[in-house]
Amino acid sequence: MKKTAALIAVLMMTMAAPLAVTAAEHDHGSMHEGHGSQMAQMGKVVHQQVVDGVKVTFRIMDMKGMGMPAGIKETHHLMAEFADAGSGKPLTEGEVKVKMVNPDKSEQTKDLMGMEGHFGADIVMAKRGKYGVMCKFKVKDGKVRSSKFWYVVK
Ligand SMILES: [Cu+2]
Repeated sequence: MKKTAALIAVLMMTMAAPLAVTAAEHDHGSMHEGHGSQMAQMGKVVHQQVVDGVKVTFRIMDMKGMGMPAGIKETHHLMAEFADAGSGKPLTEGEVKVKMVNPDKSEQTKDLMGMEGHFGADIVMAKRGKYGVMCKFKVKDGKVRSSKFWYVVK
């Protein structure tokens, strides 16, 4: 019986190994781990638009209740996904910057990092009110495009 248990343990370790590698690869310095496509699905779509042949989709995810460590001031995860508007093919390379105007008119700027199929950053939306999000992005063709939207925290 002991032998069987040991074998199962080895099997489980073998199975767990690729998952561990995946998690490490996608650890982009953000506090939430295992961040991937299913997490992207959790964020709600807050803005979608076609800018000069590129379709951009923004999602915002409230990280409340996700077990964020104390002392982390970021409250939300902002995600941007790009695709060729004609072919629908995802555009996963590029540079993405966001400037946000907070309800009290102060600003925060963020570089969105490339993560599994989207670009993302943790942002602070601690106060209620209207946030203006302005995004400048440069995808494969090297052209700088921009998109903006409002997001209201109730
Ligand atoms: Cu992300």
